[in-house]
Amino acid sequence: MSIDYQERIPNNVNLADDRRLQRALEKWQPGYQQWWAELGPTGSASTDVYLRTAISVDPGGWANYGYVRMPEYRWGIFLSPPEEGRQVNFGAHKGDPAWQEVPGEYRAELRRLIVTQGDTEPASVEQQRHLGLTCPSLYDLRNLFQVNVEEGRHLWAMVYLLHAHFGRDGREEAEAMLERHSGDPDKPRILHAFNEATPDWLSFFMFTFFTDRDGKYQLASLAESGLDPLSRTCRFMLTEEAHHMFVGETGVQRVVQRACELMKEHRTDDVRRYGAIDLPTIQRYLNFHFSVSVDLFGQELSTNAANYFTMGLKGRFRETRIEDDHLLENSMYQVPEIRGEKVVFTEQSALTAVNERLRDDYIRDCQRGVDKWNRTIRDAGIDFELILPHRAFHRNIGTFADIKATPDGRIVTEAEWDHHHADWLPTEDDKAHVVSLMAAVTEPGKMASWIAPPAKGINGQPREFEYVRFN
Ligand code: BYC
Repeated sequence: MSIDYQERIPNNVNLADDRRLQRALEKWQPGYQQWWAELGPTGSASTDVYLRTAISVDPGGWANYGYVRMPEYRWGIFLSPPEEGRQVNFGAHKGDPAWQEVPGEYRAELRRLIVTQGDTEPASVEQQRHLGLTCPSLYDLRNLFQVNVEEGRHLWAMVYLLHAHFGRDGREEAEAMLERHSGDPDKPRILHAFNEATPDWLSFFMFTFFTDRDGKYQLASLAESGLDPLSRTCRFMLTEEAHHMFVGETGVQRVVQRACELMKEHRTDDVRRYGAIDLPTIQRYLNFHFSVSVDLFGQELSTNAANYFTMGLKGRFRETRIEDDHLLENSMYQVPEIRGEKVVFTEQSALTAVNERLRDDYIRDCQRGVDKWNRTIRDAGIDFELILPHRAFHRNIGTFADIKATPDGRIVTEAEWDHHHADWLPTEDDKAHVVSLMAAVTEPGKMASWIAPPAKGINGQPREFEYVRFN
């Protein structure tokens, strides 16, 4: 499954054999490049960046590292190898051979899922576009650019499906991906979290930890799809996604570590005056990013989600490893609801609860990362614990959208919320402090004051390696 880089659009789908599709994608390509030049990473046009590029989709051997002039990055179309004899593994078509073409009766639903997924990818590039100007180190700048080019490629992955399988309306949807923009009041991105600003690097690390992790769980559910090309493209996207979450997890960990070092050194909790970010501020950023990311799983009970499942379009996380009938017609699942001032869990149809089940899988995974950050704090001998807020906290979608809840899940009045929310969400003062620390550090091996160095470099290179060259 090696990738053909001789083509204008690198690919492993024999694009040259389908001239119509190739021409259609080549027509979309300049619009994409223009979008990248206008709304992609600021100041990256004349940089050479030590990036990994996919050279094959075979496990283990796909990444090639080397300097790439950013605008010359070769975005392409890469699908994981087909699995012989693959079937639809859940829902009403369970046991049928996986579809190589879109079933006519599910066209609208599939298009909607692919468009929603695709829309998030350029959105995140837009959100992160100014961060390069304030990178805490060359190592971090390189990671930002790596994330950005891969999100760009993930847009290509969805655009390929739209062009290859949805004819004219697919092409129109592909155009529209470049017309909606993050935070645009007239043409915003589809999902709320992708219209939020990412104005500083703490937000970036939180985003890549929490929001990219939603990407992991959504892609994993789509990788279960009965539509084989969708499954195969999501499987390859997941291999790239892992690095994005690594950037987030280690990024936050390094900010926490730096705060702890300064707390110990100066015997104070107030590390702001030593140019770092204090732990309570980190907690408030965590609360914000977790809550907007749990919204991305949709409503607790969703007929959309039930339909996607029954139709065989979007499964559960690791569907084939779950031991049940994969039909869910008679199964139940625990779902939260509001009872008076409390949140209680009641049994509901597992079919309508698939969004909630995915959210549960996600929350468990987030907790694992938070535990690691707490280990850093404990190892420093500091008495403080970062806590993942309750799922009812600060929600905009679903059961909890109309109430106010504390981070520990107590439902409170508007008045109590107004009185306390500055303790729970980043304040203007927090944001101003974090933004005040953002200044570019571009000397190889040097780090900004508010972040510890990484444990190791990229691809075995030393930390002081020149990960980005400015021309
Ligand atoms: N914001 O029945 P429900 C990633 C809408 S991230 C705005 O629960 P459903 C990445 C919903 O559309 C992964 N609207 O919906 C990360 C529906 O609208 P209608 C992205 C929302 O369909 C970082 C209504 O509310 N991929 O890859 O079951 C960097 C009722 O809701 C939101 C996907 O999302 C929201 N948060 O679930 C780069 C996968 N939530 O029908 C990339 C594809 C719900 O009333 N998408 N609504 O008009 C899906 O599977 C589903 O669309 C959702 C929503 C899970 C998002």
